[in-house]
Amino acid sequence: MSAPAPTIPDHVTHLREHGYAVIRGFLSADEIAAVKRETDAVMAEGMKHHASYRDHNLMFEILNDPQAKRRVLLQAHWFSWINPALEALRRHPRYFEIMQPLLGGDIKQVTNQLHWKPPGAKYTGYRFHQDLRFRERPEVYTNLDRTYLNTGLAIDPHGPENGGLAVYDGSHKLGYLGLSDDGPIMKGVNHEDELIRAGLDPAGRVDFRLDPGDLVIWTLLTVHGSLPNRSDRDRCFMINSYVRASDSPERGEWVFRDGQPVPLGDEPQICKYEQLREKPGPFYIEDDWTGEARANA
Ligand SMILES: O=C(O)CCC(=O)C(=O)O
Ligand SMILES: [Fe+2]
Repeated sequence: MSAPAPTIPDHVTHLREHGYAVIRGFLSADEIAAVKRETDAVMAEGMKHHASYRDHNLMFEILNDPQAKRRVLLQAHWFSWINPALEALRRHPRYFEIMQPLLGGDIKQVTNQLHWKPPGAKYTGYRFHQDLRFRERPEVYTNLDRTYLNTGLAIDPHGPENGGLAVYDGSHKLGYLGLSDDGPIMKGVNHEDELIRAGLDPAGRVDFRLDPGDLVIWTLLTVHGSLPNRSDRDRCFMINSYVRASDSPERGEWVFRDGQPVPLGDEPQICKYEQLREKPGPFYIEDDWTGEARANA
């Protein structure tokens, strides 16, 4: 008798077919409550800055929001450099369990981001797009459409009312569509006719409703976005991206090697910030992509 064929995990099948997968209870209630305390600490650290700030891969995006009329923290990048508990989370065994059947045992990480949507703030939406848009040098990767995956971990309760993530089912099969390539991703909205013209079926839109500790996975070609937060609750979401190491020899931090977790080393590697070597920082970034934030400073 031949050995039974290895079973393919459900999230692998779902991701291949639909371009996304949801893993409920990825972290336990106790674990995610502990994570929330740490992300609050990252927010407190970020809010010490008067403007967007970079130190190597660590970056805080600060905006003087014209509607909230206060300084808000929208994103933190590579906060693992300043938070040991969250540095351990990026290489938590659950991430390996989920990623290994998709990427194998040698995995690097390119993004490590927190996205908040402060209630009352104007600029908290993300127009529909494909994350391929954000890879400035796609030529340094191979198989970007298949072996580079984004994960989003719900830290707060997450749904359409507080600007939860939405995807278009099956959109990863349509190639690169150039959506929202005309300007900042958090400014403006997509009009439905634009999405229909790009070949997206409005009935294929999936709005996620997630509990803290649930995880979503999507590909670099999956069309996704999120509306501004219209509720009175924040929406903290942690985005970690994982890539098969052999497809990314020049970008990213090791996270699993031979199946073993790898802590951050002494020197940061180039991830998304291409000027890491020439302009490591620290420095403030005073640009105003909204065109109306400075007036409120
Ligand atoms: O935080 C979100 O809702 C989505 C963010 C996103 O898609 C991105 O930054 O590429
Ligand atoms: Fe995105």
